[in-house]
Amino acid sequence: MIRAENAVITENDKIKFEEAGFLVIENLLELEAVSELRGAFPRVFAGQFETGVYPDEWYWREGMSLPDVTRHMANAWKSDLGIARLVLNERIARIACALTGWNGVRLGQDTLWWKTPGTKAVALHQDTSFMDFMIPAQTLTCWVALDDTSRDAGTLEYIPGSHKWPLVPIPEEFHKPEDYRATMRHMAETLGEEITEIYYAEIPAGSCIFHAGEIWHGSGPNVSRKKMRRSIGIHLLPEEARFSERGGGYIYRRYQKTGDPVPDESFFPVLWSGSGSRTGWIDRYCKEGHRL
Ligand SMILES: O=C(O)CCC(=O)C(=O)O
Repeated sequence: MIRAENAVITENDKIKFEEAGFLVIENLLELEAVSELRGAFPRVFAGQFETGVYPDEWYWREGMSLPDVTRHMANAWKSDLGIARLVLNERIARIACALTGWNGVRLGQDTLWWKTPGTKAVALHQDTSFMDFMIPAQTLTCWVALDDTSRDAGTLEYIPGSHKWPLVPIPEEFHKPEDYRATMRHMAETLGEEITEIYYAEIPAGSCIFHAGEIWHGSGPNVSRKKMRRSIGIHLLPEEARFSERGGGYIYRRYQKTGDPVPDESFFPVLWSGSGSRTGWIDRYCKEGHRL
């Protein structure tokens, strides 16, 4: 699935990541994997879940939802084994550790994004705002492009260096904002930061971008006539992340065991740990689809 020769992180890569808040790795996935993952999109959005388990979040339904809104789903790894093989991948977790210096990595959640021609923007945001009920409140995302991306088709865009800004709550209008950069601009003004550059990710299908959980990013509308824009975000936590006593987490907090701050590996599996361990059921689940 992953091209091992492209999964190597150099000292220079770490410096680029620390300065800009993201790192592009072109052609990390084999093309066969890209095509398998693309094939999963129509199935899962039509509600065909091969494991029989629903994803945790499912925002777009055929015949019910507005056609011009980005199709979005979270934790489809629980529903589809092709998606699980990507999201639970050990090499991606090792890259995350190399970039962040974390001792080990847990899965926070996955997100599927499907922008058909004519769909609206996704508001610029900071990913850690979705997991700020954890302590430490830190995340790293591996964003996987499943199509060749371009600005007209609403590729992901970043404000380089904005990972050094403080964390703020999720923008109120997320899927269909009037002005998808408004919250970010407001934040920049408040901080006295000047936006000198927007980076538009124009990369081949199968490429990935690792981005810091604090960086401002989102995607413009897909104004192309024919181009699909599908992607998967793998949102990772440090292995030692715990449920905090702060509020929040109205969806994922339900996986907290009473009186226990440790995230259960059934829901937040350890994908790679410096101590050499990895959640035991992952490899079998990716082949057979159950976690007994
Ligand atoms: O793919 C997109 O349009 C949005 C992706 C995103 O915000 C993420 O994965 O963190």
